[in-house]
Amino acid sequence: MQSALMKRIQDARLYGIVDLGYVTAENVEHMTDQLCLGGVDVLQLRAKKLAPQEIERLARLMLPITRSHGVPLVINDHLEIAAAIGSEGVHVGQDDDAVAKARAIVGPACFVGKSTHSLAQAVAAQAEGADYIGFGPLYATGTKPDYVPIGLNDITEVHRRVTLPIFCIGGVNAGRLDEIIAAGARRVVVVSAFLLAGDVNAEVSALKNRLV
Ligand code: 3NM
Repeated sequence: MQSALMKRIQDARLYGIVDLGYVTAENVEHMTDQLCLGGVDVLQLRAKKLAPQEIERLARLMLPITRSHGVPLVINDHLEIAAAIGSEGVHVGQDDDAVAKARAIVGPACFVGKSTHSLAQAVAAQAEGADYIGFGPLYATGTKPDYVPIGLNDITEVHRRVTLPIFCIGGVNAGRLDEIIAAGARRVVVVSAFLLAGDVNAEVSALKNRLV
């Protein structure tokens, strides 16, 4: 991966996701702007139920907004879309394509992140060559309802064993942030707590100020 891009993901503390389970297609641009204004360092487009063409359309709407804020855009799951639009990142899950395959498709100007749900998966993702990992879900969450929460106990250990940027995810919100940081987290992903906030920009910036 290019070093400037590497630095952007390494410096990132707060990762937001525009999840089409919470945001209507009509509201994607406004939400993208609000999240960027609030101060997310990375933003992902996640749309589990939309057709690829529609996801690509939405990604193309987001890209000029994220770029104007200097925020890397990450496409969830869809390697071809990431490659076609030239997004800064792509994210794969445990059941998706391997990191090497993702990298072959998206090229060196795009970082590759991977979801991990245990210490063993986190170590394996590093060995596989991921550029960053998600680690969770820490708590039960309606955004990924079929996953068993892993709790906070392994956060310190995962930071010992994995040198990649580690983004703790799953049920993260303002009320839980102190205990998550106390458990050893340095970077977090927040989805529903931002997307459902009355004032998204304010919610993001308040949380961001507690992370740095
Ligand atoms: N991935 P919220 S948890 C998209 O553990 C996602 O890999 C997870 O949403 C994982 O902030 C999760 O609303 C959902 O809980 C995060």
